[in-house]
Amino acid sequence: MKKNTLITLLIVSLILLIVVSITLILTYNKTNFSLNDDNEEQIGMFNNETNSMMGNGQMESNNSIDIINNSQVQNKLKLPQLLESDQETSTDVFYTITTQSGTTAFKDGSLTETYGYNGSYLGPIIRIHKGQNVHLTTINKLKENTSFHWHGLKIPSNVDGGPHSPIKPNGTATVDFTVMQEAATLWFHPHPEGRTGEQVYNGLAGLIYVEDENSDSLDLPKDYGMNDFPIIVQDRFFDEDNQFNYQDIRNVDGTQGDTLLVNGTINPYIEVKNEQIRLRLVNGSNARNYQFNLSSKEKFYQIASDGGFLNEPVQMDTLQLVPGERAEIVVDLSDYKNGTIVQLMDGNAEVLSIKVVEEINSEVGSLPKTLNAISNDFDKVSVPDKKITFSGMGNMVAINGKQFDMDRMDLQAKTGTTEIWEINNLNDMMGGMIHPFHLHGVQFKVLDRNGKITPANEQGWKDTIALYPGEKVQIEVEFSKKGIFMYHCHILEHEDNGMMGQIIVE
Ligand SMILES: [Cu+2]
Repeated sequence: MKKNTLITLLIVSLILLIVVSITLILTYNKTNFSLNDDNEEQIGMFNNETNSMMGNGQMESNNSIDIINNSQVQNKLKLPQLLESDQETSTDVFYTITTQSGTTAFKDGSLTETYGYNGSYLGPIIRIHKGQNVHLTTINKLKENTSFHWHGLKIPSNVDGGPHSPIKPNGTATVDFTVMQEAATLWFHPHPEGRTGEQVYNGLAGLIYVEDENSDSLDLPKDYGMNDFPIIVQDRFFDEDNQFNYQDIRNVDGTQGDTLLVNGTINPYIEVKNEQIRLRLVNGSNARNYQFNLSSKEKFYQIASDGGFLNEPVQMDTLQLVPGERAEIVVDLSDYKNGTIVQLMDGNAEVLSIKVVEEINSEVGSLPKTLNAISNDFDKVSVPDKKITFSGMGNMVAINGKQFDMDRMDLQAKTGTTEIWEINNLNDMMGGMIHPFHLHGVQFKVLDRNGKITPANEQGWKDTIALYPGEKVQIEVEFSKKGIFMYHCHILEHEDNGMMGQIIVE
């Protein structure tokens, strides 16, 4: 063969190869991954249509499956029961919770096999008061180990319910602690080593309402189920027989579903008066990020972050919550006529239908201007005492290059000492993803995001924050109790894959 022909052939082959590669990459990026494909190449498949807002206006999202709403029927929002105490004195309260399996009717057809606390799916609301001594007994009726983690509560590590505190099948555990923190909407869920994702997905989660003098006296909506609603948002995938089948659909980068559930209700609605209503939003999903907004495009007010009230209400039009994060918002319906419907949305997907069914004549007052008195030192920047780096994806996730090992202490701290931590989300070759950083046993302050001032709605107490790809966040941490506390990614599959470390506090 002549030299020229050979070169031409080579060039043509090369061009063909490039064209085929580009086509493949484009197709790959446009296709949502198959649900049964537990292949690590799913990683990095971000749906470009589902956007989220970063503090600096950059759009990011981990969401890989679109929410579809194919339900014609609207269902009244299920409300978790307020847990009744076994016994209560002026200083102490005693509760019992049973972790159990059962079946739940989410939709027509077969019942779904699920887990729940004192029921078949999710759990009751534990109401506790600042200063109160709480005694909780948990009974494990599951056929596997579980644990009972108090997400957001400032408690000693021996009652925190992390992977160090498994409860065996038919086992019982009692914890005693004093509520040391201000009013907040917290939550509880299991945290057994390597099994958190599946147990939460199957239904184990519930809310904790901490109340104090401030929350008692503030003029805010507080009639449970009337103008004050728990809103636990989760996504699930139902197979043709209405089952969850977690192991079949488990995604190493976070299991998502195509159906939204609020408090275990598909396509939910609430009926309210034309007044201010308070929604206590909890992202109880394994991996999905939400961008909450109102269908009316009107603004709402965020009044609380993870660990309590913000200093003042913050007007918002979109609120992002990553897995584990909470926020309380107030929606003002006072201008609405009887019969008006407004939807709480996640991007373009409907989350909750809010129906005004009664007009009241009394004047709806404005929100209190001052809600809290958190020292306003969010602009303080300092040399970090600790550096924590999140990296990798799928089974390769790591913190400071290591995966979780219960026999290794990763960090040390002293009680009563304020520290600045710098948390990095290493931007890797595949573009990285948002990792929700969660720290046990404390509420911290976000001082700085990538050198920019913390957004107003994050200038409050936090225990879970979004770390965007390539981002550096400075937080201020102070432990008040000794023991071993976990810090980890709250994409539950990342946590189960070892994206977790532990700090010993002395
Ligand atoms: Cu992660």
